Amino acid sequence: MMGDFAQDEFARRLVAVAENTESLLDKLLQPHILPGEKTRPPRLLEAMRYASLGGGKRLRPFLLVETARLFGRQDEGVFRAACALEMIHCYSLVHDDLPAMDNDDLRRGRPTVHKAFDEAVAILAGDGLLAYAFDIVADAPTHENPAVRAELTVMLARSAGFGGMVGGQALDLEAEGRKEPHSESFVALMQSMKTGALLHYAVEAGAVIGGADATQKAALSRFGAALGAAFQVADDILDAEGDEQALGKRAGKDADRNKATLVSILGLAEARNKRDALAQAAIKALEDGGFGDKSAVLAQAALFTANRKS
Ligand code: GRG
Repeated sequence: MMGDFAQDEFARRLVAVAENTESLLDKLLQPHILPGEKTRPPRLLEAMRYASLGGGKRLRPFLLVETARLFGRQDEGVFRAACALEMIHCYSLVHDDLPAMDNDDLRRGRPTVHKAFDEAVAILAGDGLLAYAFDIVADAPTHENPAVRAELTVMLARSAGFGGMVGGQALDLEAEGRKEPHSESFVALMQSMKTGALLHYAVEAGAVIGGADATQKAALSRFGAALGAAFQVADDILDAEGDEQALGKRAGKDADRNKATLVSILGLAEARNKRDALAQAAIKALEDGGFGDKSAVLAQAALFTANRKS
């Protein structure tokens, strides 16, 4: 019974955060300019809106907002930080889909940005979202304390940058060309950067906004790291399972391309065990943080992340 209630509450909160994120993203991505800007070119703005509105699970905003809510913070500033993070995520998807990277035609059920517009506009739309994200997180309405805004900004730069997401993407691309098998520790490191870093940031940013103490921060950091790892193992499993159905064979397209994934190293069954253990480790970290029932929605988020179908 309790489990059902927590699940329903999670589903309700996920929709609510997604709706608020969507409406604030819409408000932020308008033609009117900010002091210091000259004009927002309409086609570029249109591509940035296309890249970020009308799709996605909004899992990163959800984690940020729900972590801040543990500490009673639910103001628009929290959603600004969430939107900034989602903009970075959307930019990474736009650039990842480009012909020079994954060369994908479809994203979130629609043509990718370089297909709907063109490659140059897709590159610039990603760049525009990246820069705007830092504007939003560092600007006054995000938090009343400038030291908190500075901390959020530095953390975001390090999560998104060459020691985080961008670096993880670089390691992943380098690994694709290699013939020798990848080690589990390499894959774990690469994944913790490529996809883990932004999910981890979501939770850590919520803790900073909420004014968590050192024990709470440490527990939430462990929660975010475990959830981020579970997310990527789940992604590898979805790819392999999808391919199994499509190709009728055990290995997925990741394995065929010698992609560095945990499924290729551990096999599907062991990868599933790993994913479930990571979700449980995330839940245990929340328990250690001593948040009680207040963290039930975040615990559900860990289960959702591990068991998601898309
Ligand atoms: C190109 C700078 C640069 C970075 C790319 C995150 C990333 C690094 C690439 C995305 C490619 C990809 C599909 C990775 C697998 C994990 C992932 C980030 C999936 C998409 O995230 P979801 O499931 O997507 O949260 P939605 O659409 O729900 O937001």
